[in-house]
Amino acid sequence: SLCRSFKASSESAPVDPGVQVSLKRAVAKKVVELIKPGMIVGLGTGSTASLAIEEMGKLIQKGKLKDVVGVGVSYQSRVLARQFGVKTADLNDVNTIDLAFDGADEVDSSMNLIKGGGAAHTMAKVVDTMAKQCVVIVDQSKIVSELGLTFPVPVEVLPQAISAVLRKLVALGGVPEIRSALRKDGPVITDLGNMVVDVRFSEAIKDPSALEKEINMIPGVVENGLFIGVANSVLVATQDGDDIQV
Ligand code: ABF
Repeated sequence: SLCRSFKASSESAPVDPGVQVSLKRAVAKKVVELIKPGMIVGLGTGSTASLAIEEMGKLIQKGKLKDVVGVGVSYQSRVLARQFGVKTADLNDVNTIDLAFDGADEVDSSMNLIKGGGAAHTMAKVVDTMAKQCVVIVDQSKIVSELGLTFPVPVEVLPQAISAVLRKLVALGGVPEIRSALRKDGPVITDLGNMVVDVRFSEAIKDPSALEKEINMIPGVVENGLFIGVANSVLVATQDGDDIQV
């Protein structure tokens, strides 16, 4: 069911890494049950959404989801879609998205999100806000009482404006850090050719909606990873008995 509220613990519970993979798989299987033949589906990115793309491919191979088309939010999701036999279209080729599924880094009890751990939040926000239904799929480790305590806010920034933007983010009370690539010297560059700055705040984010707008008002910022009022439902896979709480 697509209920706007969901029951979740107030703290993020530690999840055993082995169990976490099965939780991600469970929630991935659950979300693809919502896809109907003929739908245009927004394909999110990250390890959980990737499993959902795989599960979607399995249903298509069985002949179950006729005429379904996927619109990937990232290079990764488009490559996976092709690998698993999901037909894709560019966002500019479609007028609507019927359903979008996507992962998240943090989810609060109002279904507000921090996304962007995968550096794809700009296109994810375009696709997810355009969708008639945006369904977020997470395991219980992503559930938080307040946003911003464990995960920084990712901000996509035009490289030409990076120092100006860093100063403005400091003025907003943040501690910004340019995201760097693990195995290369140098910054992460997004699919759109920009840099990513991860911004920590000393306290939980009290007004995520105001902060989302304030950050986006900084000239040179392309988009930030606060997703306020975007998710229509959140599927949470939990460790303790009921697999999924909606
Ligand atoms: C994307 O992938 C992002 O918004 C988020 O950063 C990340 C979640 O990945 P995972 O499902 O691997 O935890 O959805």
